[in-house]
Amino acid sequence: MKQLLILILLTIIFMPSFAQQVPAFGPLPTASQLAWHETEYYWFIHFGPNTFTDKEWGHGDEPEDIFNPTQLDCRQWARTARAAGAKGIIITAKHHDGFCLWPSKYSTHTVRESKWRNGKGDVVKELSLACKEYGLKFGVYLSPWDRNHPKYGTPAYNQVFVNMMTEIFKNYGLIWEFWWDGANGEGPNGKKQVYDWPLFRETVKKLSPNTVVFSDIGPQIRWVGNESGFAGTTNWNLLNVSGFTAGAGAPSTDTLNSGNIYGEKWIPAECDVSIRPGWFYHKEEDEKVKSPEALFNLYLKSAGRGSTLLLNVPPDRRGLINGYDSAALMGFRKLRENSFRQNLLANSSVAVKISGKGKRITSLTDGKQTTYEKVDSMSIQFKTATTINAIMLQEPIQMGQRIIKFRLLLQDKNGTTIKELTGTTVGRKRILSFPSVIASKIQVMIDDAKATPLISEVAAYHINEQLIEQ
Ligand code: FUL
Repeated sequence: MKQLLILILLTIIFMPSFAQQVPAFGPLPTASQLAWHETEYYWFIHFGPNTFTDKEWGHGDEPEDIFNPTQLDCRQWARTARAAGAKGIIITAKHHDGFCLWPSKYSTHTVRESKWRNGKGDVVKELSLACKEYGLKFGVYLSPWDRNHPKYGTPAYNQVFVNMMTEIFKNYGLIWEFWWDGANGEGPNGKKQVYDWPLFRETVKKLSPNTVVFSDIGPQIRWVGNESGFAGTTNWNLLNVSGFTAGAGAPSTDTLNSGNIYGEKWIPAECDVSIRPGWFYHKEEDEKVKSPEALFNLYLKSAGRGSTLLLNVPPDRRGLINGYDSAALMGFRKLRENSFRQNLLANSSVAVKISGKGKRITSLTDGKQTTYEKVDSMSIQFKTATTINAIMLQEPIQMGQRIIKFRLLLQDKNGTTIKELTGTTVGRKRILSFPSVIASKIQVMIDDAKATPLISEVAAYHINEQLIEQ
């Protein structure tokens, strides 16, 4: 009898949270994809013979000795990335010129054949260790297009590529993200390779099931459809891949940019962009490094649209991150910190409405995304009228991406709407910025969703007026 009473009591106590439960609405991200979303901003490093020849696409016939950085220090790269607030580094272990930054057994065009460290160096090893030391995730870009390899353009090359991938996955610790460039030009015999994508995919799955693999169409991460660093203002983490391949057979760049609302798989977009005009370091571009403000604008257009920012920072001929780049990167970090230091709604009580019923909560403004709420609309009252010019919303994407359309009404103390903003998808994070408004109340209306709309966090900020999205 006593046990029964305790059971009834417990049921009553936990009833509200039971009532909270919502079934997930697929397609859903895997645990590795969810962790990937959280990395938000990380680096690309383009480095190789092109750094020394001032090319962007080497021909593959460059003498190995051309690769000879005088002060290469991957710890300096990792230290700078860490100080810049980036969470990982992906290196071009082999670009289209075929030169391998590790001493691959399957090529004769590698660091081993170069003068650098008397042929005893291994950039991939050095960077993997540096990333470990500095707590960064480590990723590898491997171009299937190879303008040097004698077997490229013949069926045998697919196995060469598999062997190279196997070396990478077996000898360099955990590869967090693996990057396949879709480019498919001619090789030394004048032929294009027919890539065996299914074999490549199987290889990674077998060797490293938790690695997230990027290509135009995934399997885990898709290209965003441009190299300028912006995702669509509508950005679904879903994509239809049936009938498509990476490279020329990929969906249109528009589709890659915004995803498919009813896409069959969870394949989120990654925004790759260089801090310089080129992907490789060229001295004459030193003055053209993007400013902290330009980088911040890219952050709003990538991470602020539910994507991630993969920012390329190419080391110079010494083998070091150049001072021009690190100055801009530290400025960019400061702008992010200053802008998002204080959620002006922190711990405000939020009146949430779902299916006509309302309640007041503080869990959506506490800076933690551990909880989420069903939301048809919500209303947040400031204690005093507050100047704001940016609002951030987050969906708990582990439950599936749901919101199709939303509206933000910024109101004065009389409840008159002084500004109305509209948006489409929310996803992992959506930041809307706009010319400053003094608001007393924010109303968030979810106008359309694929399933019960869920919100995990809401924030308002007052950022430097120069930084609102251009
Ligand atoms: C492209 C390549 O052709 C560029 O050189 C660069 O590596 C970029 C990230 O991907 O497809």
